Amino acid sequence: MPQIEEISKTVIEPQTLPVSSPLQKVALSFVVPVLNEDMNVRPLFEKLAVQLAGLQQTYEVIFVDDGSTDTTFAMLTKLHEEFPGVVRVIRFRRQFGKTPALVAGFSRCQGEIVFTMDGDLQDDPDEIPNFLAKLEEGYDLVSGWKFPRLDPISKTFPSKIFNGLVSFTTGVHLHDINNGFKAYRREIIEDSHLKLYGDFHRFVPIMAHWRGFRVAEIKVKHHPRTYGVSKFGARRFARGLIDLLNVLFLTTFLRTPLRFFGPLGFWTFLAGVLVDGFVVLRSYFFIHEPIHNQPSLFIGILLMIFGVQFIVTGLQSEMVRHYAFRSDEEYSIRQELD
Ligand SMILES: Nc1nc2c(ncn2[C@@H]2O[C@H](COP(=O)(O)OP(=O)(O)OP(=O)(O)O)[C@@H](O)[C@H]2O)c(=O)[nH]1
Ligand SMILES: [Mg+2]
Repeated sequence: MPQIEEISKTVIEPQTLPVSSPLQKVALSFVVPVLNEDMNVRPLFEKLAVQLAGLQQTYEVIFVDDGSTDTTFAMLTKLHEEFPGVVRVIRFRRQFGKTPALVAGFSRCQGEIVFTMDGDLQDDPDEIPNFLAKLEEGYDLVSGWKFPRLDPISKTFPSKIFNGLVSFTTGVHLHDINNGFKAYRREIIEDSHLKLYGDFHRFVPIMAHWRGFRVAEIKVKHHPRTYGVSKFGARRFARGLIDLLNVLFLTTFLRTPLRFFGPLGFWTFLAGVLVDGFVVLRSYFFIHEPIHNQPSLFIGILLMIFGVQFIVTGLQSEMVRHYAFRSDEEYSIRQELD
């Protein structure tokens, strides 16, 4: 009940933020998703401002407040008033998640280079020049690798497994895929293929790599959390594994689903035929018992049914693919010389 009251409170408040800002073009955009980080947003902005003043580049910081229930939004409003044109704020009506928050920031940011950063003061703005230097080398996406990592083993161990699995299955060898500190060239976030939903924000490097963008990693300092609480938990880890399976499927067989389901169906069906063939031969030649008395018969039948189902699923997926086909999404152009 208190949650419903909370939601209705936010809905009736006037939305004070413009959807698109009449700001001038900037060189660097920082998209910072925040959820209940009221003690962190101001120190983060101040650290960023000091670092960026040294770089002499125009910049904007877009905070995306994901329905925080503390005073985050009030803090952000103050910052916005103090630094108009530099601090921009997007406030969601309720919590929608980190991926939608980043998507909202991406769709509004103006910089040629876009950074994402956590809003919990754990990422160090001192690293910004290193990200820029790596992009200069010709990379399109640079991902931070927290090194040395200062988290407890309860966090680093699952993370190691997850990163190892992602690296092994996708061929994108990053050590710290979940790190929120990343820098992107604008082309990546504008790529029509970058469809971010669920918790897919962490897989952007995989999708970008698959689209032919050049992905690199640099070691970054990080700090323990001083204020606020972590939103990381076991559930996020479990969801990460499911999302990984999804991303693997999308980046490998999305284009040709029957190539995935076809062989799967064929081999399953064949296994069923072999099992039942064995059952028939054994009862006829050796045990002289009716085949319906043998449980293996039903395993064989099930395998055959599954096999057919897989093939039908493959055909249906091909149908979806056929109707969703867009020729301009079949490739990704780096350069054109006319
Ligand atoms: N918009 C939005 N931001 C989120 C959400 N969950 C976490 N964040 C933000 O993402 C950043 C990282 O969140 P943390 O809770 O610190 O997660 P973490 O860094 O993986 O975990 P710790 O190392 O334990 O802090 C912070 O800026 C959070 O405010 C969410 O559901 N929505
Ligand atoms: Mg954190």
